[in-house]
Amino acid sequence: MSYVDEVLELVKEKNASEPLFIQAVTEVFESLKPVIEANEALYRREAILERITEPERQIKFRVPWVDDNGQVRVNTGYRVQFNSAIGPYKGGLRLDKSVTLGMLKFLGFEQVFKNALTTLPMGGGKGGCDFDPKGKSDREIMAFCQSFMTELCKHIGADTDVPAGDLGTGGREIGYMFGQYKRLKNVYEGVLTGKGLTFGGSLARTEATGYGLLYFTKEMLACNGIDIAGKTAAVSGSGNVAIYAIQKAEQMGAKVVTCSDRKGWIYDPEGVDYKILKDIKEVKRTSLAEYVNYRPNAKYTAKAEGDNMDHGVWTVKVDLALPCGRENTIDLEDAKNLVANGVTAVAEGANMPTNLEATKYFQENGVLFAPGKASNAGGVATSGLEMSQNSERLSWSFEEVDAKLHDIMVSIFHAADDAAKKYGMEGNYVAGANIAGFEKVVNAMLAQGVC
Ligand code: NDP
Ligand code: 2IT
Repeated sequence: MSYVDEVLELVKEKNASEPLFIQAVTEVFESLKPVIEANEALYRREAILERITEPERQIKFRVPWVDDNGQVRVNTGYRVQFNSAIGPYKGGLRLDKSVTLGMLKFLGFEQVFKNALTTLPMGGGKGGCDFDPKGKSDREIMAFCQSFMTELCKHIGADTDVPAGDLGTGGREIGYMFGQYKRLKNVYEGVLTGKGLTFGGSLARTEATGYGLLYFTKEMLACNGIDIAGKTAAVSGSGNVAIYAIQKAEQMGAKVVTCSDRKGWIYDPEGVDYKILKDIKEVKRTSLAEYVNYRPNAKYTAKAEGDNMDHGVWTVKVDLALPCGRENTIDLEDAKNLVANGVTAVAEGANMPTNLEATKYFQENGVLFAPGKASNAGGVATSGLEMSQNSERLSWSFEEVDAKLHDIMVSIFHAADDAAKKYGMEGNYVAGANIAGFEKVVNAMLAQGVC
């Protein structure tokens, strides 16, 4: 058995109860085969694949807090410090009732390669909690965040591990967590990114993942002789990534006709109005069903209770698909629908929103496919720029940060494109991104010896 297959079997055996982690490792390992084969003896002796799939540290802790009725509630918090070969651990905190260690291992593993692609010195990590922020008062959110940080603060620091937002964690939560960190440690440092602008946050961080997704997509299309202007697009999700992806798509002359939340999705033939969406989801924190009250020509379709997929969104005829909700929301049937409707490109705003079968189907049917670890790297890249600003105790203008973000996304596309070409897989940006990220991390690991 080849070294890659051997370690993949080991990972499956060792992490049998963590299907998301296995899925992420499988995707990466499949595309690394040519690189590993070229260095098989060295990588085997150095146990590179065993080391890269084993988090350096995993922290699991109790998070007790008091709700508005005086009832004590208990959640489980985690931080997975996956790999620090190229810099301090860096990655978001997910707050969602579905959070498990396996989910955070998948996200942390992806983050290692994503962060390497940004060209900035950041290792990979991820954390979160099975806390459900839905329907909680501001006071309950604060109580939870303070309790979560009371334990987390023992394990993080501006030069050790720098968490940020992710699904369910936005500016409000980061603010409460930052306040508690400062209070407990008596240090004012850039320990979190995505902070408010008055306390060390960076301009353009809020917009960065969505904007970056479009900068990447535009470059990928342009390098394949396609102009993004005039194209129609389907977006899924309606949170931080989706909102600013829709805004930037509009600025580039593309029209986004769908978006979704957990309960349903909308089709707006005139193009989704991101300002209305922002008001509904970011300010009022309510349901997407509200959208049709402002745009009577739009149509809202409710999902069945407990449906975790975005099937409806992917039945709409579009040129571009931009999944920005969460993992595994495009399956093979969705991929077939999109291809039958003539989709040109799929670019992932979320982490692993396309399952393995669907990804393969897109690639086999000539669809340009951008994997999240490359196309959604704009968020963490701008977090890296926030860290730089915090270190030099300066704030850069929106234009300066946005220009750097743009250049980073273009360079990520070319790193993935070049790596794919180097190994004879031209146009396979999944393989290209995995190889480019892997080579950087592994070179650093080898240079640092057995650790
Ligand atoms: P948010 O919490 O801001 O938004 C998530 C959105 O996805 C919400 O609209 C939510 O619906 C929706 N959603 C959640 N589950 C489903 C589902 N099963 N079907 C359809 N929609 C769903 O998170 P973000 O926008 O920050 O994150 C979205 C994705 O992007 C995640 O995969 C995250 O890991 C990834 N990402 C985020 C980055 C960031 O900087 N924030 C950076 C890079 C990647 P509802 O409104 O009903 O809750
Ligand atoms: O998945 C991601 O890249 C993020 N949630 C952003 C992480 C960060 O540190 O900004």
